[in-house]
Amino acid sequence: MPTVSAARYGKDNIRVYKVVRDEATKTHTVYEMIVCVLLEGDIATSYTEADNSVVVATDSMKQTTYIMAKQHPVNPPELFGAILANHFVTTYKHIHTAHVSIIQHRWTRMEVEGKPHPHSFYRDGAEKRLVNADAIEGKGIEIRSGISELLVLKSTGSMFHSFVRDEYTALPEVYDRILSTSVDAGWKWNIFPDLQAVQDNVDKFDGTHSKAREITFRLFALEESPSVQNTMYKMCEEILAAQPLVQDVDYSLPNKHYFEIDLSWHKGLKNTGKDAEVYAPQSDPNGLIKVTVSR
Ligand code: AZA
Repeated sequence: MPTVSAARYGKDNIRVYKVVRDEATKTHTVYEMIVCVLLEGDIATSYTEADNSVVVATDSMKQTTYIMAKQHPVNPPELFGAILANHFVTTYKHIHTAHVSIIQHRWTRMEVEGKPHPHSFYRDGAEKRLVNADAIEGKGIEIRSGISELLVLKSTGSMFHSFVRDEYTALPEVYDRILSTSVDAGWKWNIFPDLQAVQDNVDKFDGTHSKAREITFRLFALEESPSVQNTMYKMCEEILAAQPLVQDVDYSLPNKHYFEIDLSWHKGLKNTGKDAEVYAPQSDPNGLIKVTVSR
């Protein structure tokens, strides 16, 4: 007899924009995010017996997201995710886990005539702030915060040598190379026993996000990187040291290759080694280096 061994359902790609108006200073702050809500619980009969009495409609999840966004702060996204996830497990007896993920886009305030503009913003790159908040009945609220699609490049200060050399190896040893990657990083918090515990730590989320970004930039720029592996490990170590409530840090870094172009066939033009100036950026294949470092 087949059984439903795992099931979750919900609404994905719920797009939400919120403006916060400071009447005193006539300054607006705007937030835009994409929310996904997935619920788990005693819902197997909805699959096996067409029993919709256990189904909270996915449209209701979308409406709930809008209502919660109206009634609560949407920033930090860790808090909003926890509020939303907690709502579903506390409102519906048969729902035991709610998974909320949030992708927050960047709307950075414009500087106009040397001053921050009160209500004009620009999309400051493809970088996103991520949050996964899972409310688990009887356990608490698990939160992973993160950064994605933060594209970085350094034009020197990176090496890769002394790797395995055998009959399959074509890659030369390099002592000075371009290093470019799109940073995907996350940090998992110690489980919060309840929503109150998340609220009690609300001041830590924005600061840890900024710190993780600062550490990523600083080590990327300042390290004489011997490999992606070693540089990302050092980033993890520093984030763990910076925030005691974080238990694991993970990075996933594609190695975006820039190939030298030999132009010596054209009138002996020198464009390799120390003479390399014009490179061919590669879109694929790319290296992909991942790590999780735990306390
Ligand atoms: N790590 C690097 O930093 N660069 C590389 C690798 C690797 O594992 N493989 N090729 N190039």
